[in-house]
Amino acid sequence: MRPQDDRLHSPLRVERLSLPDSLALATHSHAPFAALGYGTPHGVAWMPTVNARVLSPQGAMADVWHVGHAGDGTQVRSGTTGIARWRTDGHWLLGAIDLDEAAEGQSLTELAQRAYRDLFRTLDQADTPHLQRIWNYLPRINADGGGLERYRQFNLGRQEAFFEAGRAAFEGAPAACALGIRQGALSIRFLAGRAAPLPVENPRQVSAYRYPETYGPRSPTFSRAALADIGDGQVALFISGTASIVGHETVHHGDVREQARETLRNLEAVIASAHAQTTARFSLDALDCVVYVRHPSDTEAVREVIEAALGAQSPMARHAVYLEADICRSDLLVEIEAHTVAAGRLQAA
Ligand code: 3EB
Repeated sequence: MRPQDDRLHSPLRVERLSLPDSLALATHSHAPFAALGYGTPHGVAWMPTVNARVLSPQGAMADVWHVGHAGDGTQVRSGTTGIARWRTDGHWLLGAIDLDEAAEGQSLTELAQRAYRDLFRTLDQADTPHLQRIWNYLPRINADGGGLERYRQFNLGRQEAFFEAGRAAFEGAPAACALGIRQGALSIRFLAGRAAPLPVENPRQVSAYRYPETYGPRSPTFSRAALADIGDGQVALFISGTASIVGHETVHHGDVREQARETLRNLEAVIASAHAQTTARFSLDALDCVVYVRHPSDTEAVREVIEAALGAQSPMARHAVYLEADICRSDLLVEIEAHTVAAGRLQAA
């Protein structure tokens, strides 16, 4: 392989660890590339956290991202661009934005647009132009924001920023999730790289960027999943927040067990759809997922559905992180997002 190719394929790896195991990776002179923490302490620079309560008995967990090969001298740079904090090795970038609404005195639409503007500036400056995955956390997502639900306000500002930056807001939009937190900052985390991932849709669902206007004046900007070559012959599948939606409609109102089963069918469909674009083979029972539950009292019911479908000893069941969060439609009780890695290569659709 020519050195040029080698540089393009700086490998990316991810592992899900307990808080103590993830913190043990950092020494006084070295921190891992980056991590996304669930229930982890605030103030760990390389591990931005989410302001949502962990409902699973394992407690705080982290997805730790590694870049480069051990001992290859990979240098991680960190910095800020406007309101975005980031870490990059020149091939991959993990960034975080936390915007305190009260302190800013702007509407959520304006804040979302500003956040995404700085996010895109970050990607351009770091030469990692392609978003692989975005995680959005909005305080009081279902609350009214002066005549428009706050999630819909967010969608307005987000889509506007995509247009402004000349980025794909429909086909080719990044994989994402958008959840509600009770309080705290508007929090956005993002993983970007040098190569564009392949977008994946779910044939059981209308593409979210084509939702009818009944769900808000501007559509949500995300693809159902994305496939990325992460080097060393591995392919990552990033699955966006997935819920009990068929077509564009919420199904199984008020029934969290049926919503969880429908969500698993949608995850299965996304995986099948991804298989048309890669030689890698993924399996529902091997996903590393985050399960967002609106009502903490529903946690056991959702866990039972997952364990009945996939086995209590499946990696999916054993690695699942359960978080208390609001889902972007008030009739949705549960949402699951995930990532998974398998050997293979990408194929054009
Ligand atoms: C849905 O399918 C559920 O606005 O970025 C899932 C994933 C959802 C991402 C987003 C919203 C988003 O429409 C909600």
